[in-house]
Amino acid sequence: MPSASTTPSNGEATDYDAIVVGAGFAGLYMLHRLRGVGLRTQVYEAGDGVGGTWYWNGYPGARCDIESLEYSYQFDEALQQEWVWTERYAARPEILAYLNHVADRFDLRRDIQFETRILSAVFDEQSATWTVTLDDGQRVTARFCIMATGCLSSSNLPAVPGMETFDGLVCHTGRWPGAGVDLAGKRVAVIGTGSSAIQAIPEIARDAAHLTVFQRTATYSVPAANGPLDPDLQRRVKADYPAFRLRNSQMPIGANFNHRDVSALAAPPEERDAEYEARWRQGGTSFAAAFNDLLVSEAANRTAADFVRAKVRSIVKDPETAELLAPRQTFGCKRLCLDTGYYATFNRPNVRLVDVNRAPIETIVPGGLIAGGETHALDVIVFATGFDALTGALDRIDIRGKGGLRLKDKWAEGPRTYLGLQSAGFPNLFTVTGPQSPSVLTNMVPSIEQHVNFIADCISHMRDQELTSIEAEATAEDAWVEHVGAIAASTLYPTCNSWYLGANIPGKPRVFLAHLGFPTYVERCREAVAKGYEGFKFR
Ligand code: NA7
Repeated sequence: MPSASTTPSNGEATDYDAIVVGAGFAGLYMLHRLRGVGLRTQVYEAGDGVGGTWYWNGYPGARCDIESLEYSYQFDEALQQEWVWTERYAARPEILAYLNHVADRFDLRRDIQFETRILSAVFDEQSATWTVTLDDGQRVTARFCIMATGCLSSSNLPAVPGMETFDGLVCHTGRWPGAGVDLAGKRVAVIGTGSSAIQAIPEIARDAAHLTVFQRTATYSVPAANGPLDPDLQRRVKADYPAFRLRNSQMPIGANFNHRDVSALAAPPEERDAEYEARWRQGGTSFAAAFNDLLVSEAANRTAADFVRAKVRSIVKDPETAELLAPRQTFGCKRLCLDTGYYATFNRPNVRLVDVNRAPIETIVPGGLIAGGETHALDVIVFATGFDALTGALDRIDIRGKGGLRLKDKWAEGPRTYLGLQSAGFPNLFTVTGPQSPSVLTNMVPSIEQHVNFIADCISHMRDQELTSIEAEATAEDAWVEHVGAIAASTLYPTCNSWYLGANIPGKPRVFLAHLGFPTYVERCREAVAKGYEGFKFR
């Protein structure tokens, strides 16, 4: 139960000043900042620990694909100095340890209620407050409601007939059992070949007696070249961490991928391939930043696609399997994956690839699954089938704004936000890295910090000015929705069925869900604030 009540400036008593939903990177920092501006803040988190994405995605091989020195908070110099990363790309346990350290260091746990889901959030126009209903039936009120619910937290579990009849274990990579899954000696299926599968497959293949991978779309993946983090590099970065952060914040995606401002078509083929080869060896997503037109020119795109396809054919020994694994869609319009031995895993005698386009999954039976008329005997079925990205976690909560308008209904044709921070008709409700902000197309941690800082500064401003509500203006929202769509339309992103477009979820409107470009976005936010929060209206 709330321990006390506070009185906002219009005299309405609320249990808290702010409710934050989620205790991942976003919720933890939001709590810290709101405390800093004097708000009584309560966080609700469905899991029994902090970590958000990193809490739930406990599958074997789960690892970040942004370098550790960049995928971390920058808000506290002492924190960024004291934490020592051990690998170039941190694995899940290290990131979870880091977030637990942050929670302890800033004494955050006392304001987080774990194992609690939010069922609904309803706005009361007269008092300009939110009433939130928890899954134990309790209701709490607050002036502000902040959704730090994550971009990839609503898992997508396809409805395969017969799932409930399976004698073995069914699990989803994004809801991995907390106690872990013993795969040793088991017959395992992995359905899906996105980032999660690409990380999990080499690990599962090592443990399992047999692994069958069910692929719908072949994915582009480049070597992570992960390894111990060079202590000298870490020392050099820490010698001036703020300058390192500032430089990276000016990169298109808010992380340093060694972007080259050169067209792939300007260089002769040998030079171009030498650049790709160097980046392939160096490992990491910088492969996609080798040239500046890979996602705007089909001809440029083909050069990267051809290079990766040739690599796949050179790694995978069985020609038929190699052909199936060679991706065909536009390079980079689905997230470029990083792997450790993914393609080579298909050379193992205990691994088999099944193309579900030729052999569709028909039904799950007690002893396995049937695809294309063939029965696959299985002990464990792993769905690595991704998420209802960006809008899914919000859709699951019954959010009602002015006039009882449901957010889900308002967004039936696709999300409508201003700056990805607010939606008209829903005053005092903020989304951290919400749809139509840069979010998933950036380094998430700096994007989260930028949003949290915006929200905390805005609330602080409202308190100073004795304002009780803030709401996106409908005209600003219309312009923003158009702007985000127009940027995406000028690229090759809309050419494939990615979760960036909602295309992975049956019935979800095909709308590009993120703003492309981090520095330009940050500048737009700065301008809005400089112009007295242009595009928002206060009361
Ligand atoms: P992704 O990237 O959405 O991958 C999901 C995979 O599952 C992908 O290969 C899908 O094929 C496949 N899929 C989805 N539904 C089905 C069905 N019904 N049948 C067969 N195959 C299916 O999710 P991840 O968890 O790997 O990664 C998400 C993000 O997390 C990642 O980008 C990083 O940011 C971290 P499709 O390509 O749709 O044909």
